[in-house]
Amino acid sequence: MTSSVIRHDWQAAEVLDLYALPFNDLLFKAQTIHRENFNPNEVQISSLLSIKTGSCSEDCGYCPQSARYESGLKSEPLMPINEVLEAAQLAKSQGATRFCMGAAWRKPKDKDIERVVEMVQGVKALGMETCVTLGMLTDEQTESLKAGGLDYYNHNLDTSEDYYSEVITTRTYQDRLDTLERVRNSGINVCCGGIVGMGESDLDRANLLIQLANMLQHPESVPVNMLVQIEGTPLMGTEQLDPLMFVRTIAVAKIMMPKSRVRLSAGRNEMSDEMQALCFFAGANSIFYGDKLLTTDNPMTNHDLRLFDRLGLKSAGSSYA
Ligand code: SAM
Ligand code: DTB
Ligand code: SF4
Repeated sequence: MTSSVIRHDWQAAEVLDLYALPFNDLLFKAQTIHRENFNPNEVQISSLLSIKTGSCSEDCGYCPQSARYESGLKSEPLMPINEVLEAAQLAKSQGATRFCMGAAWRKPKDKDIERVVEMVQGVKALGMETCVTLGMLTDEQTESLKAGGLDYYNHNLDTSEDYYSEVITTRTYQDRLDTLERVRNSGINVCCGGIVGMGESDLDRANLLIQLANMLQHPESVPVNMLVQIEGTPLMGTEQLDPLMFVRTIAVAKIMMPKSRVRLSAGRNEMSDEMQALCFFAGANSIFYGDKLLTTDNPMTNHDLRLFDRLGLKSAGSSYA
């Protein structure tokens, strides 16, 4: 009997009960479900590139790229395509199978989409999967990205609907849900997750996962980010989340979305190898790989390769290989 039933009717009380399980019971349950759906020793490897950096009009309280905060970040316009393809080639040579391009936009202009489509086509031609995260999209822009061959669109809910206004005021939760629906309806794979460690409650973390798992179709990729605290942003100085609560969040996400790839995302540079190993055991099977996330540091590639070796983990490979 499989325990990996795909459900879309999760309620807060039962999710809080999962969170409250003894740690060993929770991880055993998550690992059991994980094994029913994936090779437990394979991890999908994505690399990130910031193709347009800083000067963003939004006020996301965690983000160094908002024009409203003094984070000391140097702004950069949209990168030339040849530089993007060089970065993708390097990521591929280092072992990444998916290349994710992020832009510090509230929403792209139509002419930006034309240039991003060229980047997507160039990266695909290298034999990599493609993902972009550009902010809110219109129907037409979503269709252009789909027609251009984009594999994944990343758009995070970030936190629960209740906690959201503590973090972001310049766009609504519903705006995010609308973009996610456009992406889903277009046939592009959905990459959607959030950030923990922003001062949210246990119930907020449960409600974020409920929003994701109760979508008509679960996101194919679910990035779980630990807040990277950045000097100058409003969330700098937030009380640190218990690392074991982060591991529990990975486990509960896996139990609720058994067939999704749960990505151990931002914050790995501040995590011990042992904590990351627990996250992989809890069902995380994707990472961001490469020395940089968008603007902040990620573990060095050599360190990650050594960690994979110590844990007997292998790259999940690419469907385009
Ligand atoms: N501007 C677009 C948007 O916000 O939709 C795309 C890029 S934005 C940087 C992508 C995601 O990165 C955010 O939704 C957030 O989840 C994550 N992120 C940004 N800053 C972060 C931080 N300091 N710590 C953890 N995650 C962060
Ligand atoms: C996601 O969920 N995390 C990534 C990716 N999607 C775009 C971004 C993390 C950003 C961390 C802060 C920075 O490097 O600027
Ligand atoms: Fe802008 Fe995205 Fe950063 Fe928000 S998360 S400030 S939208 S770059």
